[in-house]
Amino acid sequence: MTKENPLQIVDVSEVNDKVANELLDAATSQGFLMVEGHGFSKKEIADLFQTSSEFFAQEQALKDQVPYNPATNHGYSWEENLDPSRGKKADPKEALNFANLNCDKGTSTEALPPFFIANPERRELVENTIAKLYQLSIKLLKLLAIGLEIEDTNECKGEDWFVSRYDAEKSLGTTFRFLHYPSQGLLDPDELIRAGAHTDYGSMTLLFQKANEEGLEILSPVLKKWEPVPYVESRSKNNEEAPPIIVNIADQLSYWSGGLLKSTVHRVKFPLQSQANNQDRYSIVFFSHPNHDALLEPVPSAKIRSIEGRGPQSNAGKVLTAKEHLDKRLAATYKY
Ligand SMILES: O=C(O)CCC(=O)C(=O)O
Ligand SMILES: [Fe+2]
Repeated sequence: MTKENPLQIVDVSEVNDKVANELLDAATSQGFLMVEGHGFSKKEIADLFQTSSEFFAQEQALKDQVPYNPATNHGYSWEENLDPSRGKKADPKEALNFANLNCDKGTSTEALPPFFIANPERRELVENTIAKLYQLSIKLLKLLAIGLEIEDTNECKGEDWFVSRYDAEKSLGTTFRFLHYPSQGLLDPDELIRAGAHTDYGSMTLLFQKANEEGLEILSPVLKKWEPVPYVESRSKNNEEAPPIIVNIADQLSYWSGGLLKSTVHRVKFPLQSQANNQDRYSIVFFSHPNHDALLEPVPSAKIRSIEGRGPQSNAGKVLTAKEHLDKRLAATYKY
């Protein structure tokens, strides 16, 4: 690894105060970090990327069999515009979303493309991945609650505050997504953005990327400039674990923490190298959302109270629910 990595790498195989504080430190500074000790093997992730590239390699009519539905945020799309301020043009990418999930089982109540229905192995791979990523996000939410020293209430223990807003059997905004940014060859600089600048809408996002397919950049809250997020190899001792997973704190954790946790702006660019090599980018993303009815109010914590008044909702008046926030953001993103 020669490329500089601006993100902390935190080993989350154990839940304790030290890990909680490391996580909190990264979440309150860059708002992006990497986690290892996540429990995904190299083979699982290689199989997922293989499945993703096979799906997107199909002819268009097959991909369009389950088209994106804005009412459910589920299905195949190629028309997303993550930064509407740049104009009406969609980002040069395609995506397959799995939404309306039962996160314990990893299943979706929506129709899946025949590509998955006809092949139980592919389907199980996706379902197992969703269930594991969900459990990982729950673990990270618990660690953040410990780091924030959230107080016990009548309703729940402090460390369960975020997790108590998640009910895997209830309707959630949680979405699993395969992304493909086709190579565009040499383009004028205006066309170099593959995904416009945005923050994510859920509580946190987990992301896998591949070697030599970089392009993700964060607008660093620390350095106040765009910083590339490099591909980082696994450091696991037995060499079996997949590379670190990128964790992105998103809007709802920022609301819950009065802005202490950073929902960092990010985008995807074509690095010059990948243009020269005609390189596509594939990424796999899990957007973790609480229950639709969860109120995005600041959590009971002395660490939050000390900064209250400076949070993103401080002047907004009404506290939004998770669903109200999600609908607002999705409406601005898709041009339907
Ligand atoms: O592909 C990536 O690395 C980023 C995707 C992303 O930011 C998103 O879909 O919200
Ligand atoms: Fe994003």
